[in-house]
Amino acid sequence: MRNYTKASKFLSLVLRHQPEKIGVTLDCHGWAEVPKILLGMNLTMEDLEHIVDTDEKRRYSFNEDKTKIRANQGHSIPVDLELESKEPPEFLYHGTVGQFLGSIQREGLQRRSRQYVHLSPDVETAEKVGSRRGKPVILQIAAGKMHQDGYTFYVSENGVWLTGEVPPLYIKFPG
Ligand code: HQG
Repeated sequence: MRNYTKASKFLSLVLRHQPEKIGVTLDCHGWAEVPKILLGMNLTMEDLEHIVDTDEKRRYSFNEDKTKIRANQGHSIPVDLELESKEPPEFLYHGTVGQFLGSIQREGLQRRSRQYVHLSPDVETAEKVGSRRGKPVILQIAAGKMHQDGYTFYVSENGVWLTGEVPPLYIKFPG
Protein backbone atom coordinates (compact mmCIF):
# COMPACT_ATOMS: atom_id res chain seq x y z
CA MET A 1 0.00 0.00 0.00
CA ARG A 2 1.42 3.36 -0.99
CA ASN A 3 1.79 6.20 1.46
CA TYR A 4 -0.67 8.51 -0.23
CA THR A 5 -0.36 11.26 2.39
CA LYS A 6 3.30 11.70 1.59
CA ALA A 7 2.64 11.56 -2.16
CA SER A 8 -0.15 14.12 -1.83
CA LYS A 9 2.07 16.53 0.11
CA PHE A 10 4.76 16.17 -2.52
CA LEU A 11 2.21 16.73 -5.30
CA SER A 12 1.20 19.97 -3.59
CA LEU A 13 4.84 21.09 -3.48
CA VAL A 14 5.26 20.29 -7.18
CA LEU A 15 2.00 21.87 -8.39
CA ARG A 16 2.15 25.00 -6.20
CA HIS A 17 5.78 25.81 -5.60
CA GLN A 18 8.55 23.76 -7.19
CA PRO A 19 7.61 21.80 -10.34
CA GLU A 20 11.30 21.75 -11.27
CA LYS A 21 11.88 19.30 -8.41
CA ILE A 22 10.76 16.55 -10.78
CA GLY A 23 11.56 18.28 -14.06
CA VAL A 24 7.96 19.37 -14.71
CA THR A 25 6.79 22.78 -15.93
CA LEU A 26 3.44 24.47 -15.34
CA ASP A 27 1.73 26.39 -18.11
CA CYS A 28 0.49 29.93 -17.46
CA HIS A 29 -2.76 28.53 -16.03
CA GLY A 30 -0.96 26.24 -13.61
CA TRP A 31 -1.49 22.97 -15.53
CA ALA A 32 1.11 20.19 -15.55
CA GLU A 33 1.11 17.26 -17.99
CA VAL A 34 -0.22 14.14 -16.25
CA PRO A 35 2.27 11.69 -17.89
CA LYS A 36 5.16 13.82 -16.65
CA ILE A 37 3.76 13.86 -13.11
CA LEU A 38 3.30 10.08 -13.16
CA LEU A 39 6.84 9.56 -14.36
CA GLY A 40 8.40 12.14 -12.05
CA MET A 41 6.59 10.89 -8.95
CA ASN A 42 6.64 7.20 -9.87
CA LEU A 43 2.84 6.91 -9.62
CA THR A 44 0.27 5.03 -11.68
CA MET A 45 -2.76 6.84 -13.05
CA GLU A 46 -4.84 4.95 -10.46
CA ASP A 47 -2.61 6.30 -7.69
CA LEU A 48 -2.99 9.85 -8.95
CA GLU A 49 -6.76 9.54 -9.35
CA HIS A 50 -6.94 8.18 -5.81
CA ILE A 51 -4.97 11.15 -4.46
CA VAL A 52 -7.17 13.66 -6.31
CA ASP A 53 -10.47 11.94 -5.40
CA THR A 54 -9.70 11.41 -1.72
CA ASP A 55 -8.07 14.75 -0.95
CA GLU A 56 -10.09 16.14 1.96
CA LYS A 57 -9.64 19.73 0.78
CA ARG A 58 -10.08 18.98 -2.93
CA ARG A 59 -6.70 20.56 -3.57
CA TYR A 60 -6.26 19.27 -7.15
CA SER A 61 -8.24 19.19 -10.40
CA PHE A 62 -7.79 17.30 -13.65
CA ASN A 63 -8.76 18.88 -16.95
CA GLU A 64 -11.63 17.25 -18.81
CA ASP A 65 -9.70 14.43 -20.50
CA LYS A 66 -7.35 13.97 -17.52
CA THR A 67 -4.24 14.78 -19.54
CA LYS A 68 -3.46 17.72 -17.22
CA ILE A 69 -3.61 18.40 -13.51
CA ARG A 70 -3.28 21.53 -11.35
CA ALA A 71 -3.61 22.76 -7.77
CA ASN A 72 -6.83 24.67 -7.11
CA GLN A 73 -5.10 27.31 -4.95
CA GLY A 74 -2.09 27.94 -2.75
CA HIS A 75 0.52 28.75 -5.41
CA SER A 76 3.66 30.72 -4.81
CA ILE A 77 4.44 30.57 -8.54
CA PRO A 78 2.43 33.22 -10.38
CA VAL A 79 -0.25 31.37 -12.36
CA ASP A 80 -3.53 32.59 -13.80
CA LEU A 81 -6.21 30.21 -12.57
CA GLU A 82 -8.78 32.13 -14.64
CA LEU A 83 -10.94 32.67 -11.58
CA GLU A 84 -13.87 35.00 -11.94
CA SER A 85 -14.13 37.71 -9.35
CA LYS A 86 -17.04 37.20 -7.00
CA GLU A 87 -18.90 39.19 -4.39
CA PRO A 88 -17.93 37.79 -0.98
CA PRO A 89 -20.26 37.27 1.98
CA GLU A 90 -20.33 40.06 4.56
CA PHE A 91 -17.74 38.28 6.70
CA LEU A 92 -14.91 35.87 5.95
CA TYR A 93 -12.42 34.45 8.44
CA HIS A 94 -8.68 33.99 8.69
CA GLY A 95 -7.02 31.50 11.02
CA THR A 96 -3.60 32.48 12.27
CA VAL A 97 -1.56 32.31 15.50
CA GLY A 98 -0.82 34.78 18.31
CA GLN A 99 2.77 35.44 17.36
CA PHE A 100 1.70 37.09 14.07
CA LEU A 101 -0.94 39.40 15.57
CA GLY A 102 1.29 42.41 16.25
CA SER A 103 2.52 42.47 12.71
CA ILE A 104 -0.97 41.83 11.25
CA GLN A 105 -2.29 44.74 13.35
CA ARG A 106 0.35 47.00 11.82
CA GLU A 107 0.36 45.91 8.19
CA GLY A 108 -2.84 43.90 7.73
CA LEU A 109 -2.91 40.45 6.15
CA GLN A 110 -0.23 40.10 3.51
CA ARG A 111 -0.01 37.28 1.03
CA ARG A 112 3.53 36.44 2.11
CA SER A 113 4.97 33.77 -0.19
CA ARG A 114 1.63 32.92 -1.82
CA GLN A 115 -0.18 34.57 -4.68
CA TYR A 116 -3.13 35.62 -2.52
CA VAL A 117 -4.25 36.00 1.08
CA HIS A 118 -6.36 32.91 1.84
CA LEU A 119 -9.67 33.41 3.68
CA SER A 120 -12.15 30.82 4.97
CA PRO A 121 -15.94 30.93 4.60
CA ASP A 122 -16.51 29.85 8.23
CA VAL A 123 -14.86 29.87 11.64
CA GLU A 124 -14.46 26.09 11.74
CA THR A 125 -12.37 26.04 8.57
CA ALA A 126 -10.31 29.01 9.77
CA GLU A 127 -9.60 27.15 13.00
CA LYS A 128 -8.17 24.23 11.03
CA VAL A 129 -5.99 26.57 8.97
CA GLY A 130 -4.69 28.36 12.09
CA SER A 131 -4.06 25.16 14.02
CA ARG A 132 -1.41 24.12 11.44
CA ARG A 133 0.83 26.57 13.31
CA GLY A 134 -0.29 26.31 16.94
CA LYS A 135 -3.23 27.56 19.00
CA PRO A 136 -5.51 29.13 16.38
CA VAL A 137 -6.58 32.77 16.58
CA ILE A 138 -9.51 33.69 14.35
CA LEU A 139 -9.76 37.07 12.64
CA GLN A 140 -13.07 38.26 11.25
CA ILE A 141 -12.69 40.03 7.93
CA ALA A 142 -15.23 42.63 6.77
CA ALA A 143 -15.19 41.23 3.24
CA GLY A 144 -18.47 42.83 2.17
CA LYS A 145 -17.15 46.25 3.15
CA MET A 146 -13.85 45.59 1.37
CA HIS A 147 -15.75 44.63 -1.76
CA GLN A 148 -17.81 47.83 -1.57
CA ASP A 149 -14.55 49.73 -1.28
CA GLY A 150 -13.25 48.20 -4.50
CA TYR A 151 -11.20 45.17 -3.40
CA THR A 152 -11.47 42.13 -5.67
CA PHE A 153 -12.24 38.66 -4.34
CA TYR A 154 -12.03 35.26 -5.98
CA VAL A 155 -13.20 31.87 -4.83
CA SER A 156 -11.11 28.85 -5.78
CA GLU A 157 -12.49 25.60 -7.19
CA ASN A 158 -12.33 24.16 -3.67
CA GLY A 159 -14.09 27.01 -1.86
CA VAL A 160 -11.15 29.06 -0.54
CA TRP A 161 -11.64 32.84 -0.77
CA LEU A 162 -8.69 34.73 -2.21
CA THR A 163 -7.78 38.40 -2.26
CA GLY A 164 -4.60 40.44 -2.65
CA GLU A 165 -4.36 41.90 0.86
CA VAL A 166 -6.50 42.83 3.85
CA PRO A 167 -5.68 46.22 5.41
CA PRO A 168 -6.01 46.40 9.25
CA LEU A 169 -9.12 48.57 8.97
CA TYR A 170 -11.18 45.55 7.82
CA ILE A 171 -9.91 43.11 10.46
CA LYS A 172 -11.69 42.41 13.75
CA PHE A 173 -9.19 41.10 16.27
CA PRO A 174 -10.38 38.89 19.14
CA GLY A 175 -10.56 40.22 22.70
C1 HQG B 1 0.40 35.09 8.33
C2 HQG B 1 -3.51 25.71 3.60
C3 HQG B 1 2.60 38.43 10.04
C4 HQG B 1 -0.90 34.38 8.08
C5 HQG B 1 -4.61 26.38 4.38
C6 HQG B 1 -0.41 32.94 7.95
C7 HQG B 1 -4.98 27.58 3.53
C8 HQG B 1 1.13 37.42 8.62
C9 HQG B 1 0.98 33.08 7.36
C10 HQG B 1 -3.74 27.86 2.74
C11 HQG B 1 0.82 38.66 8.03
C12 HQG B 1 1.03 32.73 5.89
C13 HQG B 1 -3.10 29.15 3.16
C14 HQG B 1 1.47 39.82 8.52
C15 HQG B 1 -0.35 37.16 7.05
N1 HQG B 1 2.34 39.65 9.53
N2 HQG B 1 2.01 37.31 9.61
N3 HQG B 1 1.25 41.03 8.02
N4 HQG B 1 -0.10 38.47 7.06
N5 HQG B 1 0.38 36.52 7.99
O1 HQG B 1 0.48 29.17 4.70
O2 HQG B 1 -3.54 31.41 5.21
O3 HQG B 1 -3.41 22.61 3.34
O4 HQG B 1 0.91 31.25 3.28
O5 HQG B 1 -1.80 34.56 9.15
O6 HQG B 1 -5.67 25.52 4.64
O7 HQG B 1 -2.02 29.99 6.70
O8 HQG B 1 -1.85 23.93 1.96
O9 HQG B 1 -1.22 31.04 4.53
O10 HQG B 1 -0.34 32.31 9.20
O11 HQG B 1 -6.06 27.37 2.69
O12 HQG B 1 -4.03 23.19 1.00
O13 HQG B 1 1.34 34.44 7.52
O14 HQG B 1 -2.85 26.80 2.99
O15 HQG B 1 -4.03 24.88 2.64
O16 HQG B 1 0.91 31.34 5.79
O17 HQG B 1 -2.78 29.11 4.54
P1 HQG B 1 0.32 30.63 4.51
P2 HQG B 1 -2.43 30.42 5.35
P3 HQG B 1 -3.28 23.58 2.20
